[in-house]
Amino acid sequence: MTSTRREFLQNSAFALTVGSALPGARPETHSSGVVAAAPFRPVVTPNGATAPHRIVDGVKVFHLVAEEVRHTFAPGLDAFCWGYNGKVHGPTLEAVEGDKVRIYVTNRLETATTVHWHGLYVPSGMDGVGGLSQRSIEPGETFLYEFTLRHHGTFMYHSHHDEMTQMAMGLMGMIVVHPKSPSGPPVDRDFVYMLSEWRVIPGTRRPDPNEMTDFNVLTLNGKIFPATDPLVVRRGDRVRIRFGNLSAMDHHPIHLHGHSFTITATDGGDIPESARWPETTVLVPTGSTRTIEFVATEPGDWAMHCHMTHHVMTQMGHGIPNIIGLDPSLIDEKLTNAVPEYAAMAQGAMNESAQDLASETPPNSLPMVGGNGPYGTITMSGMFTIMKVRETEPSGDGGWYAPPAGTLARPATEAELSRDGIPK
Ligand SMILES: [Cu+2]
Repeated sequence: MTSTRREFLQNSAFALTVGSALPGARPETHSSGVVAAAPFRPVVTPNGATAPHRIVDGVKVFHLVAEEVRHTFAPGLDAFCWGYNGKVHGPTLEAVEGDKVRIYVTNRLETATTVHWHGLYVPSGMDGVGGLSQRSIEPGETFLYEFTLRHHGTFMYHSHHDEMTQMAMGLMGMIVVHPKSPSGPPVDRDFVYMLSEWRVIPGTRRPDPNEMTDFNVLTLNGKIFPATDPLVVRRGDRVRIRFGNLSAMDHHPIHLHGHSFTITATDGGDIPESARWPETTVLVPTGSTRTIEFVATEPGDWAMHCHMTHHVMTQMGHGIPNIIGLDPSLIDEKLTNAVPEYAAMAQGAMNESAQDLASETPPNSLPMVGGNGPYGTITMSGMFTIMKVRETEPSGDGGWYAPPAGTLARPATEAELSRDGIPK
């Protein structure tokens, strides 16, 4: 973080204030001093932020600073990544269809960079492909991108110079353009996620951009469970979730428990209502965005996660032998001598407490799975979070759901087993 940027961001015209007639809406501060309610419900980027802006002569002005960021994936695992404005990933850029925007990009990296506006209609010279649409932004330079947002939707921005390295280091963020004339039912909650993947070798603090297949840190907005913020909503809320995926090599089928939803848009535009169908999992291909909508009808604590099972683990040891079905007590010593990682995958290890698991890992690394839940360890990490649906306006993180009597799975009683003819 540089003093120049800090001054820029602390400029009073950039300060965000909250509160207006529209619940959840954010007023815009114009250079004239006039404060008007935003004509849209602002998005929430869990674990992330919305980029501040100022309005100069009717133009929305943003400033992105590409720089190294010491980023914490979850307590116990951090790395020197690259981000924007001190964040991994960069803040969400939010505007309205028809807005004219000026986006300044300052390069505080030690290497050249550019920014590409993925999915937006822009003049060719504003498209940000280093060498093709512009010369790259050298360290210390500030470039200006300027265009009009011609259509609404969910888009992304990312480096388009030495992409393999710069995106593996984290240089990306989301763009939300609200429609000028909204159609369809308004939503009560509007969440934004960037899906990405990293290779961080246990004990190191630099993501490895050379990795092609074995990514071991799979993130929702740069975080892994249990550091992923829950989505806290009220029962009956209409919820929109926008996913962007800029993983190097993987798509992510994101599954939501307890509800079904409709995929309403991609980064190519809105999907006509006649072409939508119900889903419980949305496949978000790399280089794409997918937007889903549903009404949160079911109270409870509902998992939302990538359904690729290795994407809900962290820093997994893939090279270890399959010991499922073996009695480890017979071979503990031999196996541990031969395969030091064995203890981490031993049958039964999944049931250890999150604290026990954490105590067994090398410095700056995390156990493959494990967050504390109301009934024990949640054997998940990586791309996993929780949607908490509550009857009344939730406060804070919503706590844990208290299931009504008779609605919690439990050991079967003798009487029940015999009543239904189930052998023990
Ligand atoms: Cu995945």
